Amino acid sequence: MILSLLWLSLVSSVMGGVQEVWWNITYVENANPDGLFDRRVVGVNGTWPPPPLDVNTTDSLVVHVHNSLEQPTTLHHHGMFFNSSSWMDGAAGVSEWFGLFLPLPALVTHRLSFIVFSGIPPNGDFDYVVPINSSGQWGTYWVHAHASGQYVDGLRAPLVLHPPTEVHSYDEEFTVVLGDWYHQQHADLLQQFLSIANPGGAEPVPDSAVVYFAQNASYLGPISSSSPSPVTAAVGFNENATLPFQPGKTYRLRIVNTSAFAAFFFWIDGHEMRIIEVDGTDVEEAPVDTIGIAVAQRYSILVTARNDTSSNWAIHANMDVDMFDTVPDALNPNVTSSITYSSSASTTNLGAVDDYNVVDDITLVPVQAIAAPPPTKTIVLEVIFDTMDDGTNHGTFNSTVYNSPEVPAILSTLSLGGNATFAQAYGPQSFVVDHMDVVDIVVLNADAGKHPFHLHGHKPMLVGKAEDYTSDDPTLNPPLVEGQMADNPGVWFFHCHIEWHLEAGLALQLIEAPLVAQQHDGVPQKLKDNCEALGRPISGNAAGFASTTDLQGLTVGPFPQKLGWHPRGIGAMFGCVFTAALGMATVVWYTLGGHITEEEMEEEVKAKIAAKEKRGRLFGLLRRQAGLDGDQLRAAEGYTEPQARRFSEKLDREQNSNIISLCGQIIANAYSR
Ligand SMILES: [Cu+2]
Repeated sequence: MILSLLWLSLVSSVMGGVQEVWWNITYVENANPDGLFDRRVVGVNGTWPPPPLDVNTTDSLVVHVHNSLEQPTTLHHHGMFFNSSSWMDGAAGVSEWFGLFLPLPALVTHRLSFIVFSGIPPNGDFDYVVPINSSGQWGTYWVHAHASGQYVDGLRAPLVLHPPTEVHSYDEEFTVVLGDWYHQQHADLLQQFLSIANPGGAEPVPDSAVVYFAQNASYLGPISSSSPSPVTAAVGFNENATLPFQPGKTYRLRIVNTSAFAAFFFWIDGHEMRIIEVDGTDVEEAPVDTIGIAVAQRYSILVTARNDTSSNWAIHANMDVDMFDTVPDALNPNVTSSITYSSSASTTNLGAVDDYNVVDDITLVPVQAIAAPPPTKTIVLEVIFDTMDDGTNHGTFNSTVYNSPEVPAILSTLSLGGNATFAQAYGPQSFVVDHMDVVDIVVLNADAGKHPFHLHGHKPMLVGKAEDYTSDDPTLNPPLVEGQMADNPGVWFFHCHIEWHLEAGLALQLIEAPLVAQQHDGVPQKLKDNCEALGRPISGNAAGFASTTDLQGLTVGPFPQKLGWHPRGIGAMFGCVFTAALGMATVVWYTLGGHITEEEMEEEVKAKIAAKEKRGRLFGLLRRQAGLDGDQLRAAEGYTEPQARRFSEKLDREQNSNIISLCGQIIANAYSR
């Protein structure tokens, strides 16, 4: 069976308007795209990176998936509508199930309930039908795992949809894949991230970045003079990758940011760029110095080749280090590859730029302009990150953490009958909208970080953007609306695409036109079988009951800390006072001559240093935060006063919670001795 699958996987056939590919999802050992570290990745058919997909819009795409991993998996074709078939969308927990617990290290107190496993069980199969020929979409997309952070471990590939005629003309095209790159496994990083040792919620910082190129459903190989690592030697990465250019030609570069966390700044020395597509929407040509591209975004640019072939030119992809808590000495956040005119010419690298002059995406003009319809419903979401009552840091909309339901929400929709219109039946962070509602999703970012939000199943209109939503100044805070037609019955995820933030709970599910969705029930039996194979209920409310209110057993929380005196707080205070009294008693004991010998003291100091190094992350965090205040940040980052104030307040809160947590840890340590 495995053999025949492997054989089948070598071919992708095109027949009768259906492009089929066979993806056996496998671990690949010793992949080393950055040339710095061998690691296990998640690949396809025994290779990494997973194959790039190119599909004509006259075809539909069927991806036959076999899961050879030890954990459930899903595929999400990012940006595709899946009109009235949201079960094909691959968002675990929304259209498929996820919800196991990971083994926890001692410092983690929260059950990692959101993170987890979904969809296709180990050794299971599922056919993803992507109805490209009926979705009316074209342009640049990508496919990635939407379960257990598997895309961070490598399960990600570009997907290009070619219409019969393009709006803009060019001679040739390439796809440019950007990604941040971690050397540790995603599961290990996640345990460190959602831990009481990380109450400030510092995200894992990537170890490096990768850039590589594709054309006609194949990746470009490395330049001939390179000596790439054997497992990933078929593909050129970073300085081993190059785009062959010819004078007189104009190229379309489709840039996809497949990162877990980092936004990129992208530019090419010696060449001008014009934006022509953003996230599947053709736009009027707009010249730009630097492409600023957040996680999951896509841009197409036109680049006209030089007439002079005496030099090759550097391509720059710099990660946005402002997003990182620290920039480790070992990290090179700025990677380069090149454009080659002549293999004998040297490469001109103009180096760093003073300022990233990016285009404001709201100024880009779609080729097919659609008037924004008046809204019929408004959902206001405030983005808040905070240390929760279990000591871990989580991302929330309006202070509520998203957890995946026991029953995939689309199966609740299809099985609850008339009760399917009650939002509470789907668990917290579920919003029901009516068919053809025009929904304003107003996102207020109360967090100091940047957040690239993604709505499944739709192409939102970006209809407003404010520098500072707390300001009375209309230039900083113009009227804000984001209109979205509810024309796609089903269940759709809305979440931050920074994988760490999604896993910290910054998500919600939109239950769209549930009664209309019931008329289009086409859930494949295989999806239900897969859920059942994972031991999950396939009908009823979020907890599996035929009720709108009984949600017993559903995972919720953690919750914001409640200020005031609670039994645990009183216990902690008693512990602190007891520890302090013990410390003072020790001082008295010393003065009375109860001291230890010099050798004993040396041993004790050594042990303390070792223990402190072990907790280095926590101490580092405290030091970092103690060293920054709002004014310094404001000066350094050019923030407005209210932004700086919020940032400063956030740091204060985090510092307080760090100290509380440190105190708690000292008490816990004291108890455990
Ligand atoms: Cu985010």
